[in-house]
Amino acid sequence: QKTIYLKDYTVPEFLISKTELHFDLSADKTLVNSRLNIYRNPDCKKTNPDLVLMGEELTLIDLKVDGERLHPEHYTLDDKTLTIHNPSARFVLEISNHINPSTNTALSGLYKSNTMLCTQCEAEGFRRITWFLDRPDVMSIFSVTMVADKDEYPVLLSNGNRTGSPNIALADNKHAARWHDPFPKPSYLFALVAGDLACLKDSFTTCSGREVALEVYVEEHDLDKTSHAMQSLKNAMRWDEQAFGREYDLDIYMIVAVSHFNMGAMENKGLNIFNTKYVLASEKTATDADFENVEAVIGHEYFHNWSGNRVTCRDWFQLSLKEGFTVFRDQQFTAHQTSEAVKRIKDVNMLRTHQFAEDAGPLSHPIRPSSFVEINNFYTLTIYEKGAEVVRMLHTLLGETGFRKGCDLYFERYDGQAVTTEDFVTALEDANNANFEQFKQWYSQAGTPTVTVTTSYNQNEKTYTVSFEQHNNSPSTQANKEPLVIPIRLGLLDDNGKELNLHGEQTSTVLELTKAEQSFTFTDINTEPTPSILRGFSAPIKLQQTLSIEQKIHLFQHDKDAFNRWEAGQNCLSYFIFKTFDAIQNHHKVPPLPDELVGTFRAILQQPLADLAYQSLLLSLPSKAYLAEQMSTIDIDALYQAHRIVKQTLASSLQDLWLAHYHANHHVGAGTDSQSIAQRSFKNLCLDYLMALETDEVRSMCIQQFETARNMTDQIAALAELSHLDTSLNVSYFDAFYQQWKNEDLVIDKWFALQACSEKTDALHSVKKLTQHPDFDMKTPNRVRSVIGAFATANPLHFNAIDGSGYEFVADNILLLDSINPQVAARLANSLSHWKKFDSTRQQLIKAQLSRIQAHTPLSKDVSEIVSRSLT
Ligand code: HT7
Ligand code: ZN
Repeated sequence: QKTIYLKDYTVPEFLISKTELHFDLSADKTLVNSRLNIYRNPDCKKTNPDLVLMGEELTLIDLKVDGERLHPEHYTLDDKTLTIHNPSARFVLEISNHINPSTNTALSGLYKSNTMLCTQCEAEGFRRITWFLDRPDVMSIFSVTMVADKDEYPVLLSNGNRTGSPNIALADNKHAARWHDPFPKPSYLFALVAGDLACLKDSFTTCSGREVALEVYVEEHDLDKTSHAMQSLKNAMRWDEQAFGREYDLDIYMIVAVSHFNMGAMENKGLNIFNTKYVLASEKTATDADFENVEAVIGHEYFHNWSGNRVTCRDWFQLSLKEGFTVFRDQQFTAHQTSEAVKRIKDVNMLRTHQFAEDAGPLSHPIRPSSFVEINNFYTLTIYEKGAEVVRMLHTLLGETGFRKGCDLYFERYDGQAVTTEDFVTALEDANNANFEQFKQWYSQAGTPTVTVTTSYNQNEKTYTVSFEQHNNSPSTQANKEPLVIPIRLGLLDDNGKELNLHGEQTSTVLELTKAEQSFTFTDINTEPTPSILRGFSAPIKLQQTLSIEQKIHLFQHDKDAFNRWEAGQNCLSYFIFKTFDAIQNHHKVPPLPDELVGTFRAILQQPLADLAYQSLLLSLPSKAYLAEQMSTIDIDALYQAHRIVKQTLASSLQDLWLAHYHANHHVGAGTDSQSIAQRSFKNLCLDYLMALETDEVRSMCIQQFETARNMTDQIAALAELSHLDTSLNVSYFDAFYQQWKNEDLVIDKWFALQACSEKTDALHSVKKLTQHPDFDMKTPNRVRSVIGAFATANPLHFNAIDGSGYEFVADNILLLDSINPQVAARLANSLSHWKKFDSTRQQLIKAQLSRIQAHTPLSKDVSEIVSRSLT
């Protein structure tokens, strides 16, 4: 295993000004001819006389330099590189090679998905198409000619704009298409697609009046599920013009949906390739969450056109430069399209549940890592989600206008270049005359800082002092953690819930923590207030604060900051779930929920809020996964019991209200407007509480919802409730669902996932059976994720079974998958990394599986890296 270090970065020795590619496409044997204009990089100080190109799984046919066939003594070939000995300072290299898309189950490079051919080149897939300087700081102008059978591949797409006449007819029933991308790009943004595809067409007029053709390509039977994707794209294009001043630059923007895809989507210049899951949506087959995800991912890939493509990364250590920034941009977009409060809560929930867990375990790394073995293992929640939080803090520190000025300068200064996170921060500094030297530590420090707050009120002087202490005790390697810059948004509430003025008119302020210990004093405070700290979750930290339960309830009732109001409710609920948990573990009497908390729930249920989706979140329990993240040793069984007891208490105390709201918001018909979506989420929350009562009436109501649903949100919500019932009754509902949806892959993924997440006692047995189902396929990542992935990450009860059967099952499948698709296998292996959070019996069981995987030969470097880091 070779470790690559950021400190070893050097500029490329050669550059490629022009790349002409010619493909003769066929599923079993594709011929690739490339013609590269190569020259020595004048900025490179190294004097290696040779050119070393990267290439893997390629069959060389021919090699020419400046039109002359190269003799074998002038080059060296191994399984990873092609070295041209002592070339001149400027020359044309022509390479011919073969590749086999149909055996490419790793889905990196050119591969076959159903009947189409498509590419995935990020991070290092281009080298599986032809030899190249496959690194992001080598940017080249690409022209592509594609030749293929007219009937099998009527649609031929690549990056940029079409050139010449539309597909030219050739001999042998073939045809050709030509594409030219005028923007220099690294090879990871190259793409091509060939297939028999249906297309939804539309157009967009940019802010400067240019007409852009918009095309969404799918398999024929999915054409009726593309209109939401198209609308999402138009929304994203308009929003990026308005919010960031970014205009689209080519004549055409294409999206292609493919069934076999390792991740969510890919931002290839002008030709985005998407997992079908993030394109296809109809009310019947997709949930409201799916609709929202489609818009978010379409936005995300579109926003990369500037944050990633026009300005790209110098090297893969800079991945968060494009990913963290683009996630921040897509979060702002979704907040604008939906509800700011709801979007923030959902994002923070995800960050704190999953990214905090990653950052507390053996796979913890900074948002700019300093080393890696396999870059595909670094497309992590830390790079994406924590990366976005770091950008958000810069936004908070500079304010909306200052941040925008900084982004404008960044795009202008670095357009067409491959740059670093340092360059990004410098642009923000320069545009605002700011100094972010200390702030930059967020890029190099791993771990989640903890900030402890204490407050004191001085009655005589009418002052209120808030004191902070920051600690960063992450398990990662750096010993001396320096204090970070932590923006803390804060407000103060009086006894009536009114916001106090802090500085003149303002009721909310941002305190800038820069030291390990720091205090801030507010004057003219007439009575001791209740502090509302870390409003909007202004920094990705763990806040430790000793508020009384009365203060928490006060904030839950009155906080004007939507995030902190929700947070206060979650804190109250977590407190009682943990108290119940302790009582269960110690065999004590379970403590009651205080009347005041139940009363606050009642008041929220009775009070119609304008934002119904937010109201649903206010009334939701913290997830078991989030609670587990906060425990030093997880006792899954006690946690499940405690969660259930608190849910049942709220369900029975407020039964009439849940029922009334269920009926008031349950409309069998559907609508995709925000009010209908919010009503469904509220109604399904009511159903979830009511199901905790375990009564026949509620079960009948749930079955009726399942049977009469005319939208996937309601159908799947009801089936999810039924999936946990320990009776054979629910088999018939799963059978009915399968019969109804057996031709819709994405719906069948949901069918698999619900069974894989079931709490039923025989869940593992059922999951094992599912892997033998005729529709299960190890070569389809979505299927693998919906069965093995769902079991390993969303069924903690059975995954952590005390006999080790869950761990063994997942390890078996990691090994099976590794020889097919190492990237996806490595992602599954992440689930075994959290062993330190469990009791010693489970720790031994998990470590035994990790060691078994580690000892297996052959083993991909993807899985090997995750497993060996997990064992440290
Ligand atoms: N930038 C894209 C990353 C990606 C990817 C990375 C490794 C292997 C396969 C992949 N597919 C897509 C996605 C994005 O963040 O926009
Ligand atoms: Zn991205």
